[in-house]
Amino acid sequence: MTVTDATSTDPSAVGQARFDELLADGRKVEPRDWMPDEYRKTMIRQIAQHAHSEVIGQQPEGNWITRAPSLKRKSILMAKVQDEAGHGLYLYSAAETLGVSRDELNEMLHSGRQKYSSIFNYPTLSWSDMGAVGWLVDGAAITNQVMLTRTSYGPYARAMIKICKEESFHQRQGFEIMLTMVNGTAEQKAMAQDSLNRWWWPALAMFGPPDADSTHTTQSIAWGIKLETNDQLRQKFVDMTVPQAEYLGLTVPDPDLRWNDETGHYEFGAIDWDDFWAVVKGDGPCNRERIAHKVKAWEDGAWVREAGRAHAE
Ligand code: FAQ
Repeated sequence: MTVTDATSTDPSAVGQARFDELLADGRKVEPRDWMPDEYRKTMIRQIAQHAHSEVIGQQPEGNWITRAPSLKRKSILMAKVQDEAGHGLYLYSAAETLGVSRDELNEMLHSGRQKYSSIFNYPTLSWSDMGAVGWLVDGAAITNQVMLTRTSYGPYARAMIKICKEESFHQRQGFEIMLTMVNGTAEQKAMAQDSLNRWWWPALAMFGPPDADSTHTTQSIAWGIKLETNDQLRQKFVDMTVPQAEYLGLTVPDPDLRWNDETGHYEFGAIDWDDFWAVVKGDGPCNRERIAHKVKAWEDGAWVREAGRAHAE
């Protein structure tokens, strides 16, 4: 059946046909377009999880604002953390176009019904972690998000364009911190190596479970939500990042890492998926602290929301 089939009286069949046509033509699905319920649910889940990640992701770096080593570093870090808050806002707005309210999204995060990225449950123990987070975490985020600038849901794809530009600045500022550290004292270089050791594997796991264990990839690829799989993006990140580690004179903490001339890719060792799932299920080093801090900020901000409502009335 096609959209032009005048004999059809079933609105969802017409909607489905038009939805299929949009995807086949590589056009965007917009908020007022008919979409399958499962597509809407998947988009809400993914955009919300992404928004929550940006917001919770402020905490590990916010931890170092008061202890940044110079005024310049402090201003850069504050700007970066503010950018992450802004990304959360664009993404919550994109999710709202699907018929869910920001209050509902917050409630689902606070009650554990929606997730945020595993990566933000690890602690930031030293200043060089600010370098490693920018270089590796933002680097992994961009690898995934450049793909998402072409995702099928219009408001999400458009939000990604500005976000990617900012993430690109974040990645470079992180790499520049690492470069400064490795060119400092032996102790500073050792701190940079320690940060790489702790952040490397969680950054690889950020891309999500291996394709064989991924619940949503097949359907999300069919709907044009994902254009590449978790494993493809992970490989892209490894291929891009290993030469950067070499440039820094640092060692990637993976004895199985080697270049394969035939495939033109790096081979890498096994990721600890048990650790990943433990973190996703709430048992990472900082899960409880991150959510408690977020809920407290929400409760402490109640008077601002009330004042806003009173002013609007
Ligand atoms: N953490 O079937 P799949 C950033 C869950 S932004 C926790 O493969 P999907 C910027 C997944 O939800 C970082 N859970 O799932 C920044 C599913 O569970 P469910 C965030 C994870 O959705 C930098 C189950 O596992 N970026 O860093 C994770 O097709 C610095 C099965 O997985 C985005 O959110 C994980 N890492 O693919 C901010 C990008 N991975 O819901 C501050 C948008 C998977 O069925 C500082 N999201 N799960 O119960 C995506 O592209 C996708 O959602 C994936 C996962 C690729 C993350």
